[in-house]
Amino acid sequence: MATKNVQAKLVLLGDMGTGKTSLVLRFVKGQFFDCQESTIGAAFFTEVLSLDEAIVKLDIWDTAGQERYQSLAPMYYRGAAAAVVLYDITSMESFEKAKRWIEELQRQASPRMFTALVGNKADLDEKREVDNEVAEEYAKQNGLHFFETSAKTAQNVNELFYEIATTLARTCPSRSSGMKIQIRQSRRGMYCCFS
Ligand code: G3D
Ligand code: MG
Repeated sequence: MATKNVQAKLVLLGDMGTGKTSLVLRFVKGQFFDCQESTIGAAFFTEVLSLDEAIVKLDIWDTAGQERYQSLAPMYYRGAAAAVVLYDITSMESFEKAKRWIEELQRQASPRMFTALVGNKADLDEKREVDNEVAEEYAKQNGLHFFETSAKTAQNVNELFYEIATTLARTCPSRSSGMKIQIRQSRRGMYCCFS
Protein backbone atom coordinates (compact mmCIF):
# COMPACT_ATOMS: atom_id res chain seq x y z
CA MET A 1 0.00 0.00 0.00
CA ALA A 2 1.36 3.45 -0.91
CA THR A 3 2.30 5.60 2.06
CA LYS A 4 0.00 8.49 2.74
CA ASN A 5 1.70 11.87 2.50
CA VAL A 6 0.24 14.80 4.39
CA GLN A 7 1.43 18.39 4.38
CA ALA A 8 -0.09 20.77 6.88
CA LYS A 9 0.36 24.24 8.24
CA LEU A 10 0.65 24.57 12.01
CA VAL A 11 0.53 27.94 13.75
CA LEU A 12 1.64 28.89 17.24
CA LEU A 13 -0.39 31.53 19.05
CA GLY A 14 -0.12 33.04 22.51
CA ASP A 15 1.26 35.91 24.48
CA MET A 16 4.86 37.04 24.09
CA GLY A 17 7.18 35.22 26.44
CA THR A 18 5.03 32.10 26.84
CA GLY A 19 7.70 30.03 25.09
CA LYS A 20 6.43 29.57 21.53
CA THR A 21 9.86 29.84 19.94
CA SER A 22 11.44 27.73 22.68
CA LEU A 23 8.83 24.99 22.21
CA VAL A 24 9.44 24.75 18.46
CA LEU A 25 13.21 24.80 18.87
CA ARG A 26 12.95 22.04 21.46
CA PHE A 27 10.89 19.94 19.07
CA VAL A 28 12.74 20.66 15.83
CA LYS A 29 16.32 21.00 17.10
CA GLY A 30 16.19 19.34 20.52
CA GLN A 31 17.65 22.49 22.08
CA PHE A 32 16.67 25.01 24.73
CA PHE A 33 18.17 28.45 25.40
CA ASP A 34 17.78 30.17 28.75
CA CYS A 35 18.05 33.51 26.99
CA GLN A 36 15.83 33.07 23.98
CA GLU A 37 16.04 36.10 21.68
CA SER A 38 12.69 37.61 20.82
CA THR A 39 11.47 36.50 17.46
CA ILE A 40 11.93 39.18 14.84
CA GLY A 41 11.03 38.67 11.21
CA ALA A 42 9.68 35.44 9.79
CA ALA A 43 10.21 32.28 11.76
CA PHE A 44 9.35 29.19 9.86
CA PHE A 45 10.27 25.58 10.54
CA THR A 46 9.55 22.40 8.69
CA GLU A 47 9.55 19.02 10.34
CA VAL A 48 8.76 15.68 8.76
CA LEU A 49 7.29 13.01 11.02
CA SER A 50 7.20 9.41 9.88
CA LEU A 51 4.27 7.64 11.45
CA ASP A 52 3.08 4.11 10.77
CA GLU A 53 0.03 5.43 8.97
CA ALA A 54 1.55 8.39 7.08
CA ILE A 55 4.42 10.75 6.52
CA VAL A 56 3.37 14.12 7.89
CA LYS A 57 5.19 17.28 6.88
CA LEU A 58 4.44 20.08 9.31
CA ASP A 59 5.09 23.64 8.23
CA ILE A 60 5.34 25.36 11.59
CA TRP A 61 4.77 29.13 11.73
CA ASP A 62 6.10 30.84 14.80
CA THR A 63 4.64 34.30 15.36
CA ALA A 64 7.28 36.88 14.60
CA GLY A 65 6.05 39.46 17.07
CA GLN A 66 2.52 39.49 15.61
CA GLU A 67 1.23 38.54 19.03
CA ARG A 68 1.50 42.25 19.78
CA TYR A 69 -0.87 43.09 16.93
CA GLN A 70 -3.83 40.81 17.27
CA SER A 71 -5.47 42.29 14.17
CA LEU A 72 -2.83 40.71 11.92
CA ALA A 73 -3.62 37.26 13.18
CA PRO A 74 -6.24 36.08 10.65
CA MET A 75 -3.72 36.39 7.84
CA TYR A 76 -1.35 34.35 9.91
CA TYR A 77 -3.60 31.42 10.73
CA ARG A 78 -5.51 31.29 7.45
CA GLY A 79 -5.10 27.87 5.86
CA ALA A 80 -3.72 26.33 9.03
CA ALA A 81 -4.76 22.76 9.78
CA ALA A 82 -3.61 23.04 13.38
CA ALA A 83 -3.14 25.73 16.00
CA VAL A 84 -1.26 25.51 19.27
CA VAL A 85 -2.35 28.20 21.73
CA LEU A 86 0.25 28.68 24.43
CA TYR A 87 0.10 30.16 27.88
CA ASP A 88 2.67 30.23 30.66
CA ILE A 89 1.54 28.28 33.76
CA THR A 90 3.17 30.96 35.95
CA SER A 91 1.04 33.74 34.43
CA MET A 92 -2.73 33.97 34.83
CA GLU A 93 -2.64 36.92 32.43
CA SER A 94 -1.19 34.72 29.69
CA PHE A 95 -3.96 32.14 30.32
CA GLU A 96 -6.61 34.85 29.95
CA LYS A 97 -4.91 35.92 26.71
CA ALA A 98 -4.89 32.31 25.49
CA LYS A 99 -8.66 32.18 26.04
CA ARG A 100 -9.06 35.28 23.86
CA TRP A 101 -7.09 33.54 21.09
CA ILE A 102 -9.28 30.45 21.41
CA GLU A 103 -12.41 32.60 21.15
CA GLU A 104 -11.00 34.29 18.09
CA LEU A 105 -10.20 30.94 16.45
CA GLN A 106 -13.69 29.71 17.25
CA ARG A 107 -15.12 32.78 15.52
CA GLN A 108 -12.77 33.02 12.55
CA ALA A 109 -10.99 29.76 11.81
CA SER A 110 -12.22 26.50 10.32
CA PRO A 111 -14.14 24.45 12.87
CA ARG A 112 -12.15 21.46 11.66
CA MET A 113 -8.87 22.98 12.75
CA PHE A 114 -6.96 20.90 15.30
CA THR A 115 -6.60 23.22 18.29
CA ALA A 116 -4.49 22.53 21.35
CA LEU A 117 -4.34 24.56 24.53
CA VAL A 118 -0.84 24.25 25.95
CA GLY A 119 0.40 25.36 29.37
CA ASN A 120 4.15 25.77 28.99
CA LYS A 121 6.92 26.17 31.62
CA ALA A 122 5.58 23.21 33.59
CA ASP A 123 9.05 22.95 35.17
CA LEU A 124 8.26 26.13 37.14
CA ASP A 125 5.59 24.45 39.26
CA GLU A 126 6.60 26.40 42.39
CA LYS A 127 5.57 29.63 40.61
CA ARG A 128 2.36 28.23 39.18
CA GLU A 129 -0.63 30.59 38.85
CA VAL A 130 -2.82 28.48 36.55
CA ASP A 131 -4.16 25.23 38.00
CA ASN A 132 -3.82 22.24 35.75
CA GLU A 133 -7.43 21.23 36.52
CA VAL A 134 -8.86 24.67 35.68
CA ALA A 135 -7.11 24.75 32.30
CA GLU A 136 -7.98 21.14 31.53
CA GLU A 137 -11.64 21.77 32.31
CA TYR A 138 -11.67 24.85 30.07
CA ALA A 139 -10.07 22.77 27.29
CA LYS A 140 -12.64 20.02 27.72
CA GLN A 141 -15.55 22.44 27.58
CA ASN A 142 -14.18 23.96 24.40
CA GLY A 143 -13.26 20.71 22.64
CA LEU A 144 -9.53 21.38 22.74
CA HIS A 145 -6.62 19.05 23.14
CA PHE A 146 -4.71 19.91 26.30
CA PHE A 147 -1.10 19.52 27.38
CA GLU A 148 1.23 20.95 29.95
CA THR A 149 4.73 21.15 28.50
CA SER A 150 8.20 22.35 29.31
CA ALA A 151 10.45 23.48 26.49
CA LYS A 152 13.20 23.49 29.11
CA THR A 153 12.97 19.86 30.22
CA ALA A 154 11.25 18.58 27.02
CA GLN A 155 8.27 17.35 29.08
CA ASN A 156 5.36 16.44 26.75
CA VAL A 157 6.88 18.26 23.76
CA ASN A 158 7.13 15.24 21.46
CA GLU A 159 3.77 14.00 22.77
CA LEU A 160 2.12 17.28 21.69
CA PHE A 161 3.52 17.30 18.17
CA TYR A 162 2.92 13.59 17.65
CA GLU A 163 -0.70 13.96 18.69
CA ILE A 164 -1.06 16.74 16.15
CA ALA A 165 0.62 14.68 13.43
CA THR A 166 -1.41 11.55 14.21
CA THR A 167 -4.68 13.47 14.07
CA LEU A 168 -3.74 15.21 10.83
CA ALA A 169 -2.64 11.89 9.33
CA ARG A 170 -6.18 10.69 9.91
CA THR A 171 -8.10 13.80 8.90
CA CYS A 172 -6.09 15.31 6.03
CA PRO A 173 -6.13 13.81 2.55
CA SER A 174 -2.93 12.56 1.04
CA ARG A 175 -1.01 14.93 -1.21
CA SER A 176 -1.61 13.80 -4.74
CA SER A 177 0.86 13.85 -7.63
CA GLY A 178 3.11 16.86 -8.13
CA MET A 179 1.18 18.56 -10.92
CA LYS A 180 -2.08 18.92 -9.02
CA ILE A 181 -0.37 20.11 -5.87
CA GLN A 182 1.52 22.79 -7.78
CA ILE A 183 -1.68 24.16 -9.22
CA ARG A 184 -3.40 24.24 -5.83
CA GLN A 185 -0.49 25.88 -4.12
CA SER A 186 0.09 28.53 -6.72
CA ARG A 187 -3.57 29.47 -6.78
CA ARG A 188 -4.22 29.57 -3.07
CA GLY A 189 -0.85 29.38 -1.36
CA MET A 190 -2.42 27.13 1.24
CA TYR A 191 -1.87 23.66 2.60
CA CYS A 192 -3.70 20.54 3.54
CA CYS A 193 -7.38 20.01 3.64
CA PHE A 194 -8.52 23.31 5.09
CA SER A 195 -7.26 25.60 2.34
P1 G3D B 1 7.85 33.51 22.85
O1 G3D B 1 8.46 32.99 21.58
O2 G3D B 1 6.49 32.97 23.11
O3 G3D B 1 7.88 35.00 22.95
P2 G3D B 1 10.29 32.51 24.05
O4 G3D B 1 8.76 32.95 24.07
O5 G3D B 1 10.45 31.16 23.45
O6 G3D B 1 11.09 33.63 23.47
O7 G3D B 1 10.57 32.34 25.62
C1 G3D B 1 10.43 33.42 26.53
C2 G3D B 1 11.27 33.14 27.78
O8 G3D B 1 10.76 32.00 28.47
C3 G3D B 1 12.74 32.82 27.49
O9 G3D B 1 13.53 33.28 28.59
C4 G3D B 1 12.78 31.30 27.50
O10 G3D B 1 14.06 30.79 27.82
C5 G3D B 1 11.77 31.02 28.61
N1 G3D B 1 11.12 29.70 28.47
C6 G3D B 1 10.49 29.22 27.38
N2 G3D B 1 9.99 28.00 27.62
C7 G3D B 1 10.30 27.71 28.90
C8 G3D B 1 10.07 26.57 29.75
O11 G3D B 1 9.44 25.57 29.39
N3 G3D B 1 10.54 26.66 31.04
C9 G3D B 1 11.22 27.74 31.51
N4 G3D B 1 11.65 27.70 32.77
N5 G3D B 1 11.47 28.82 30.74
C10 G3D B 1 11.02 28.80 29.45
P3 G3D B 1 14.21 34.73 28.66
O12 G3D B 1 14.97 34.69 29.94
O13 G3D B 1 15.08 34.84 27.45
O14 G3D B 1 13.08 35.72 28.66
MG1 MG C 1 9.14 34.02 19.87
